[in-house]
Amino acid sequence: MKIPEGTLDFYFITNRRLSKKPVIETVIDAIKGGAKIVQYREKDLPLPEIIQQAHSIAELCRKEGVLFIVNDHVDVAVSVDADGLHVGQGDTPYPIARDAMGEGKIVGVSARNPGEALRAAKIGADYVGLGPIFPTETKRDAGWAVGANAISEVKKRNAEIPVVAIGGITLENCTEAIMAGADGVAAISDVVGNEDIAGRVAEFKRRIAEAKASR
Ligand code: TZP
Ligand code: MG
Repeated sequence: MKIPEGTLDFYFITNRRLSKKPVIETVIDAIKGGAKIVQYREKDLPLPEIIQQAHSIAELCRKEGVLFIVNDHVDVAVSVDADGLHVGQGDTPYPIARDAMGEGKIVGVSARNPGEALRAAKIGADYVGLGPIFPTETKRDAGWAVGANAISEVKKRNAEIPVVAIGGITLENCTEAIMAGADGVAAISDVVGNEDIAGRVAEFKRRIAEAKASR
């Protein structure tokens, strides 16, 4: 599915471990701050809990007109009728994910480098999450960063595929990612643990809009 213009500007991703309040409340705050896309990404939780939380957040997002994406779990995405699914390189392979979700849904793919991003674009991914762009503690298996140049590399070779910069993104460096050509950014630790999630998201959106207007 083609993602409406501007939706990816700030891409909110849940993380109960880094949050000071229940995940559903972090989503409510992010939507108040202007997030138009929310990804439910909770590792190491029993499946019944994942299904229950995903169901509640899906309902909330539907009511608010915000796109809802489930990370990793294609079965959960289908059963809560999410707007989309996000898969990593080691998750359900893209063709199987697409088959299960259907053409009318969003399927996003994680890419660790321009090569993976371009391959995902070629086989039909609706967007790629590229990173870690900057060093981050949030993803356990990522002790390295690919740098903002990777974004321009992808955009130079494929201007169409929406690129979401992820990994170590902060208010301070989001402009660099946008100026490198990113369609949007996703930040976890800089947002979910903040006392004022709505204010933080709104400030991300303001800086992203400013950077886009100047490039
Ligand atoms: N994929 C690549 S880096 C990352 C994911 C899920 C973690 C991003 O978290 P943070 O806290 O914004 O660096
Ligand atoms: Mg995954």
